Amino acid sequence: MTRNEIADVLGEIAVLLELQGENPFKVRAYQAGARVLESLEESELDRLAKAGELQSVKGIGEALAKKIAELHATGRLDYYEKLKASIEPGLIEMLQIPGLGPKKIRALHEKLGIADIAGLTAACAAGRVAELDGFGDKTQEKILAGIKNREAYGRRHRWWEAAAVAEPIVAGLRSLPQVRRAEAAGSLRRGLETVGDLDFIVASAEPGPVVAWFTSLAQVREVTARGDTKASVRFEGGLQADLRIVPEEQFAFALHHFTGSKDHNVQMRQRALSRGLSLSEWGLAAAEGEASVKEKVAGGGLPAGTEREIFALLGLHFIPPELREGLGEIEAAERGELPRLVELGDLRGAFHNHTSASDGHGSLEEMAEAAAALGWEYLGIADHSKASFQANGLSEERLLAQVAQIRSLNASRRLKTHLFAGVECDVLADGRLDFEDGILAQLDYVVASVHNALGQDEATMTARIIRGIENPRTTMVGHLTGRLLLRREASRVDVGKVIDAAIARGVVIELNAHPQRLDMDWRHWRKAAERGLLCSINPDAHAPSDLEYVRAGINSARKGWLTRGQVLNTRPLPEIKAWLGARGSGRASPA
Ligand code: DGT
Ligand code: CA
Ligand code: CA
Ligand code: ZN
Repeated sequence: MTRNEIADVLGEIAVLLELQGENPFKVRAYQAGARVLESLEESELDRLAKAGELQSVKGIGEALAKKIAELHATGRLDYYEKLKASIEPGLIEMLQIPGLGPKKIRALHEKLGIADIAGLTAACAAGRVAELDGFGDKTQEKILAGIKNREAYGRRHRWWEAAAVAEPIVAGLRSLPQVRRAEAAGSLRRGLETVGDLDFIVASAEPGPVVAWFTSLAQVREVTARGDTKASVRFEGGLQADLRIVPEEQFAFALHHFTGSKDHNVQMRQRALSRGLSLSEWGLAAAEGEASVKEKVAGGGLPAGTEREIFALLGLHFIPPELREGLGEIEAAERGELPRLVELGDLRGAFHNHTSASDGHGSLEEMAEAAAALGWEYLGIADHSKASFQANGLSEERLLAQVAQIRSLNASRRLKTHLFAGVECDVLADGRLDFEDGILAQLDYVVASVHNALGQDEATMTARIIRGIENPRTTMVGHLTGRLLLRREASRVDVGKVIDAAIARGVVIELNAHPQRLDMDWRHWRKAAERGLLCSINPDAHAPSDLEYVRAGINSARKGWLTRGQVLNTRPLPEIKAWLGARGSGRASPA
């Protein structure tokens, strides 16, 4: 462990001791120890620890010296772990509330019996906290606000919502006269399904007005840090954002660094080192000598105006941000074997879409028009089946009436988009489909989805979905695990076995592009598609404007290394008709 990490542990020990009501001298000894450590050189700490001479430092007694040595050598401390385990976790959690220190928490615990945040919330609501000595109305209000903020600020945010905040800010930054270039970096640029915070990188020779503009945005609730060339803010709704402003010649390096991921960066830096170079957010320079990278870059590093040039300087093809997860992209870029990733403009339609016949908001015509506006050639309609009564699932009669309507709309040639007649058919708890074969045979395709009994054990759920796949009428599997990002965990299912079954039967697995789903997860796609699994990127639209969700699906598809050829709905209409037709007639022998 480093000096600062050890100091943090000592500081935490002091807090925990205080929470326990330990004697103040002991508490102070740990606080002082932490401060002493912070003023020690890292190399000095190394030397003293190895020589067993920590005690010679003023302010470090025998007991403390032993603990520091243990942390330095092993990264762990038995005493600390036991201390932490001896305290109720609810009390430790209360430390995260701004304005609540160990002394106050101890008072709340002793006088009101409060042992966790839920209890504290209730006591504040009942006005009991305000009545305590040393608290009062103001403190009680502050605590309640702190609890609310902690919930809002502690969590991650779905990509879609984060992008909606970020995009106008990037546009606003670019419109400032002082700004030469501006990009959103971080997990947002990598297209990750959830985003911790936003990271904006700006090239400007005059950072002052840029910082001022950023920190005074209408949606800013709090400016948490402000410097000459950077700022951090917290928006309404809890999303946080970092802004960094660099000279133009550093822009590509900063953009690359703050796009990450951390794993990708570490591997890139290692690659640079192995070529005698050192790569950082400031630039790329010769690695020899003791001077810091920053100084070397200032003294004339290797220039790069774009990320493409940075990669080229390291002997690599350009790596798209979505692939920068440290999962083999650098090796592939070295060999020139990066896939040509599927793009938004490659899509020609989508298959999983609802109308107001079930739980959507939009007629067939409205959905078709929205698809035409995106330049799509076709749109698959897949409303819910009867078992999904909560979603106004269609009975046999209503489904067949919709099929007839679709056929006559297509025949009328009034629409620019061809409509395919499908269904999102429930896979019942035992793996049977919700409609008889005679009904399904009248459709163009079937999306088979699980909507109930989501809590089945893994073996049951896996067998259920595989039985759904083995039904010759099944064209594709909808939202495989049923997860709702930041809301509901994925069902327990053996994804590998389901993929095997789908490949064996020539069944497609959907990449549900709904921003709350993005299911099947991108982490499975690369291997699955290499083995022959076909993907369909479907918006699961419940309104015309929802078709745009495919943007989020494209992010995940690209993170899964998917190419156009591996995505069914990039194929033109005649090919899709032929493909569905062949499946329809050849179902008995899928191989
Ligand atoms: P997030 O915000 O949690 O969704 O994920 P990121 O990837 O946006 O992470 P963030 O905002 O903490 O930092 C942005 C990028 O900056 C990150 O992807 C890589 C780079 N970075 C941040 N901290 C470190 C670090 O300690 N080491 C390295 N190598 N890179 C870092
Ligand atoms: Ca971030
Ligand atoms: Ca950040
Ligand atoms: Zn569904």
